[in-house]
Amino acid sequence: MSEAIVDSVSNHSGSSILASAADPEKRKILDEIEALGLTEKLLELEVQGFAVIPGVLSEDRIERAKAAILRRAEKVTGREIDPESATTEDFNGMQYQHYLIFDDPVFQEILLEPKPLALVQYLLGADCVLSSMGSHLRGPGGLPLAVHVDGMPDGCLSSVAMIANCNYALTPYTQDQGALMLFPGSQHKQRQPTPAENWMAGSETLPEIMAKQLPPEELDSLEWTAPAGGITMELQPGDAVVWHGNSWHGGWRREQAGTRINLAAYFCREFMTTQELRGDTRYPEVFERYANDPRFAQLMGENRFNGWRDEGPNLERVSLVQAKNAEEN
Ligand SMILES: O=C(O)CCC(=O)C(=O)O
Repeated sequence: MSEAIVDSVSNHSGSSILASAADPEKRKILDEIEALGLTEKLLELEVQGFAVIPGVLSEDRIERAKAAILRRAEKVTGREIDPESATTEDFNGMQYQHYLIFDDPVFQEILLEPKPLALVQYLLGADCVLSSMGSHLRGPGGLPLAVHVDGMPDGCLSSVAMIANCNYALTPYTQDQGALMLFPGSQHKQRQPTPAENWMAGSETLPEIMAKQLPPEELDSLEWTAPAGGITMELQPGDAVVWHGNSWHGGWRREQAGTRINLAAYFCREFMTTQELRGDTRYPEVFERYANDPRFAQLMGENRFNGWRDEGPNLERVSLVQAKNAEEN
């Protein structure tokens, strides 16, 4: 190691991960990653475009999150859903359960899980915000989930992440149980997969099958071939996968009775429009609960600069940020 490099490390922290001395925000995030024992995970994220962090959630959080998601789904469908034995009649295919953050305190707790958050902040900066939190709840049958890139049109993708996703397994993930699939290295492609690179039923593409509007029994009996290069995420409840927003991902159709339950926390850079409309004033008690943890208000978009009306831009906030940067430099 050259002297210049040793100096830049020893001047800024005890961390062995390098960062430009001119970027104190990144330095702080890298120190946090090292302190949390995630240096190898950072390497996985950089090389593969995703990283699996085992055992993030406690048993208690897994059970509370699962119960809250099932409560929501039962309210929507009007049917009881047994996650061990639900049939296609009870819950067929994948149905997204949206805007969970205020449904139960457990979702706010999970938002602040330090390990996934450290990798998300590495990708998007410490000022990133929660774009949405929902569950891709998957019963038996239906379609596999098309392989896709999250939320950005092809022309806008670059090596710099604009989006990062954290997917928590709340039930076991295997191929037959409807696991998530990720494509190592796909973050470099900077485009969506074509239909021919996606799931195929014989010689037919996913859009061709969808256009046929087959009755459920016929759809459920189709044989699907997974896209080349995908890795099935074999996960245990409580494990989390964090990925760069460019990374291709999709999901297997569930072949077994019961439901595959995830929690998807989806983040974006602060200047972007979030999927869920932030600034919800109906839950002051939630913001009060986290008054002493500035990460919560930040993630919930309370500090965003854009979005003014008659009151105009908050220049005080700009000065605060500039003062903070000057202090750190
Ligand atoms: O977990 C899954 O099945 C897929 C999740 C997904 O596609 C997403 O979060 O964008």
